[in-house]
Parts: sequence; structure tokens; C-alpha cells
Amino acid sequence: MNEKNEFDDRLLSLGLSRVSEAAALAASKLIGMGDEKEADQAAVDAMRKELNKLNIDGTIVIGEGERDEAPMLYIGEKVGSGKGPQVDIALDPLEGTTLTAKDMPNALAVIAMGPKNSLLNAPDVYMEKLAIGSGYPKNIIDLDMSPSEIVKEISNFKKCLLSDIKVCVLERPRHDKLIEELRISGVKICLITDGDVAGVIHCAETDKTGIDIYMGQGGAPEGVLAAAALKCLGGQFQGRLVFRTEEEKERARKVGLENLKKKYELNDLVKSDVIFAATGVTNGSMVSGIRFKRNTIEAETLLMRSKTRSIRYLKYKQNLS
Ligand code: VTB
Repeated sequence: MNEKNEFDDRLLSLGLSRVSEAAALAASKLIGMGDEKEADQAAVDAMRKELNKLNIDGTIVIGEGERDEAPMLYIGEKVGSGKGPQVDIALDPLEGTTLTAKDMPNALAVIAMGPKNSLLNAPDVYMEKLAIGSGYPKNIIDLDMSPSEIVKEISNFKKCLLSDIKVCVLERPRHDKLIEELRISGVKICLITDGDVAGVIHCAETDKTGIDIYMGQGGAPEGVLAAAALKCLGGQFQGRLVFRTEEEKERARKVGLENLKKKYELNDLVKSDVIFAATGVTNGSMVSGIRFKRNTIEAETLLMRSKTRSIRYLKYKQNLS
């Protein structure tokens, strides 16, 4: 491989922030308008356009869906000028379409990029997820432990009461039992309606969010994106695919997965150093949402590189007059 075609994460990272920024700015026009599809479409169009300006030979591995169901940014789609390094891309132009349509917090435009074959090709099924931030002993908790065992381990390590531990969970009927068990154990629960990429990131920023652990089933594609973020922020993540039908298993086999019961560690989902960008659409605990002022529009982007563990908050301001 010649030098020009190596994955230059330092150089590419700024370009990546432009991509998530463009998607968030486009979606922001639809905040509170009640139309999830239109908001998503605006983000997809803008993200694709900006992505195609980058000098990369990119392949979408986590995208808007299979080729036959998503006309743009579908899994397998080639993006970029085709001239630079071969890269894998995981994206969600609008993570939180409902949050945007209803003007609720934590909607994000998200993208991660790594060298070719660095990101797991995850099918669009559910994934059981468990995440904690940095600073804990390796393998202190495990997906095979019960929720009450997990919270006990964390409170023992932190030398705090169970009521001082906060767990973030997606509010869904499938989590009724999990929530009940956590309630009995006495921990606090932060219930989110959508957006589990942000949910996982929250537990890597405990000082800011008060959240220690993320638990529960969300989308597998979002699991890979969240793992990419944790690889940059530090933290532990485990995931296991959840199949409800034979057809879902078939979907997994189609993307080349053999062991459908595998417990994925962070480094199985994200195999080498990556870059990650997330721009706020609506206000969130991580980044502010798009702000419209009299003559300006502002955006905030979290931009991270796992190689150096550098974290940047970029403020973008555009004069509209
Ligand atoms: C999560 C969340 C998404 O889907 O992955 C969730 O991150 C899981 O699916 O924002 P269900 O909605 O079926 O529970 C979203 O809420 C929407 O894509």
C-alpha cells in the first residue's frame, strides 16, 4: 500500500466532522415538524453529498438498510471520490428520527470510519448490549451475569450504595422484566425513548451524565456505532445479536456471520483504530443541538480518534445574512 492510500485518521477526521455536521444541519429544519421520514431523508441526502466529497474509497457497512430497501447510503454502497484509502463506514444520518420529529433531546447525526474490514458487518436485528465507562477492571461485568449481579459488582467497585448507581435503559415493553429486576435491586434508572448510541456514550461520561451502565436490547447497527464511540472514549462494551425469526438469522448469515450466539467484545465490533463524529440535532447531554439565531446557524460536533484518544468539541457557525 503506498502512503497516499493509508488510512490517515488525523487528516480524515476533520472531513468526517463536516459530514455529520451537514446531516444535522439538514435535519434541523425538520425539528418539531412531526415528520420522521422527511427529517431522515434530509439527513441522508446531506450526509451522502458531503461524504462523496471526501478522498476515500469508502464502503458503507452500517447504513440505512439493505440495498433493496434503502435507495441511499445502503449497506455495500460505495462512497467518496474513490481516490483515497479503502475505508469502512458506519453511519446513522439521523439517530433519533422520532426525537427530531417531536423536538425531544439527544437526536444526533452519527458517523464512524475505519480502515477496510475494521467494522463488523452487523445485520439489522436487535443486539443485547452492556456498556460501562473507563476506569473499571477488565471484565468486571459480563452479559451472562444477571442485571442485579452487574449492578452489585459496579457498586462494590465504586464503594457506593446501589441507589447511587444509575442505569440507562431504552423504554420498551421488552425491557419490563429487566426494569423490574433493576427496581428491586434499588438502583436508579434513566429511561430513554430512543437513541441508544447516545445512551451508551452517556455511561462513558459519568461525571457529566450521572449514568454508570447501559443495558438492554437496541438495534445492532447502533451497537457498532456505539462501540466505535467507546473505543475512542474508553470503556467496556459487550453485545450479542438477538434473533426473533428465521428470516432474521438468514439476514445475519447473508452478511457472513457464522456463530449467531457469539458474544461480541468491543474489539470484535471495531477491529482497529477508528474516527467518530456526532453532531447534535436537538440538544443533548453530549452536544448542543442546532441553534438558529437571528442571522446565524450554529452546530456542535463531538469528534474523536481512538488512536490518540483525542476528543474535540467543534463549534460551527454560519452567517446567513
Ligand atoms: C434503538 C435506538 C434508535 O431504535 O436502537 C432502537 O438507538 C431499537 O429499536 O434510536 P426499537 O425502536 O424497535 O426498540 C431507535 O429507537 C430508532 O431507530
